[in-house]
Amino acid sequence: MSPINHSLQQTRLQETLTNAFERLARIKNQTELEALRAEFIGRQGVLARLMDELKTLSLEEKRVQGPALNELKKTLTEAFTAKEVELLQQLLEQKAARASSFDVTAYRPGSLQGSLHPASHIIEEVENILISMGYEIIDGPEIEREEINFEALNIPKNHPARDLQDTFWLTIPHLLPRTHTSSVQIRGMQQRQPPLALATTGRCYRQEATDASHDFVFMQCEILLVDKKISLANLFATAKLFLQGLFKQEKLELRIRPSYFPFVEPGLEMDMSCPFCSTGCSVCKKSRWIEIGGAGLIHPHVLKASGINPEEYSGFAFGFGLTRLIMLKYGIDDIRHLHSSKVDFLKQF
Ligand code: FA5
Repeated sequence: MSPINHSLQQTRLQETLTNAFERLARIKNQTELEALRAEFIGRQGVLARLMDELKTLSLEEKRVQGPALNELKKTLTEAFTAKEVELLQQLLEQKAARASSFDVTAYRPGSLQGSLHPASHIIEEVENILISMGYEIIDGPEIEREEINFEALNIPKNHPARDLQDTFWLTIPHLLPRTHTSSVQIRGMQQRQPPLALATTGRCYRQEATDASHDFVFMQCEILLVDKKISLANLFATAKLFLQGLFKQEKLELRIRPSYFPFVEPGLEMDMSCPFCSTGCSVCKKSRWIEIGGAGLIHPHVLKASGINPEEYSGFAFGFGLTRLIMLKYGIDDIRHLHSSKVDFLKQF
C-alpha cells in the first residue's frame, strides 16, 4: 500500500470515530441509541463495511489497518455501553424525582373516594354514647386464653354451656379466638378495683353455619357496671338510655325474657321495641320487638374469680350483637355483605 493510501484509511477511521462520538453525544433515549449502534457496529454497519474492505488490502496494509480497526471497534463498543449506562441512570433519577414529588393526597377527578366501613361508624357512635354516660372504653385480645373466655366466666371444662358457643380452637393449646366480648369483662375486673364502669367493642368468632343473620366472625359490645348495690334497675336504665341514644328514639322500650348464661344470675335476654315501626314491619318480622342480646347480674363466682368481694359489690353485664345493630341501623339484610369487600355495597356509607 502506498503511504497516501495508508493515511487515507487512517483518516476514514478517524472520521468514523469523530462522527460516532458527535452523534452519540446527542442521543436522548434507548431507541435512538439502538439505531445508532446498528448504524456503526451492527452487522451491516460502518464498521462491518470497513472490515469487508480489509479483505481487499495487501498483507502489509492489513497489518496496519487490522489492529486499527479492532481498536476502533473496541472504542465504539465501550462508548455505546457507557452511553447506555448513562441513559439508564438518567431514567432512574427521573423516576426517583417523580416518586419524591408524588402527592398521595392530590385529588384525581373521577377517582373512587374511600369511606368508613359501617362497623367503624357504629363503633364510634356507640363509644361516644357510652363515654358520655361515664363509661371507660377498654380493649381485650381477640386471641384469648381458654380460662378467661370460659373458666373465669363460670363455664368450667365439660360444662354443657360450652356447647352454646361452638368454638374455633387453635393448634396452640389453651388459646382460642374469643367467642364473646365477655372475656374483656374479666380482664377489666382483674386489672381494676371497683367501682367500675367499663365497655368494650370487638370481633368474636364462632364455628357457625353462616346465614343472613349469623356469621362466623361478628362484633359484640359489652357493658359492665360494678359498684355497691347495683341491681337490675341500673341495668335496664343503662340499656334503655344507651339504645335510645343510638336509635335517637325517646319512646324506645325494653322487655326482658329469662335466659341462662353461666356468668350472670339472674340471666336474661333483652328485646327493644322496633325503632322503625309501631305496628310491625319486615325488620321486626311483624312482632314489633327486636332481640338485642344477653344480660344479667354478674354471678358471685365471677366477681370472686376476678378478685372482687361479692358480699360488698354487685354488678351487671350486658352483651349485645353489634353487627346486628349495624344491620338494623343501616337496613342491611344480609350480615355477609359486611365483610364481602364489595365496593358497590361499601360506597353507600
Ligand atoms: C353472649 O355472647 C353473651 N356473652 C352475652 C352476655 C353478656 C350475656 C353479658 C350476659 C351478660 P349470645 O351468644 O346470645 O351471648 O350472643 C349475644 C349476641 O351476639 C346475640 O344476641 C347476637 O346479637 C350476637 N350473635 C351471636 N352469635 C352471632 C353470630 N353468629 N353472628 C352474628 N351475631 C351473633
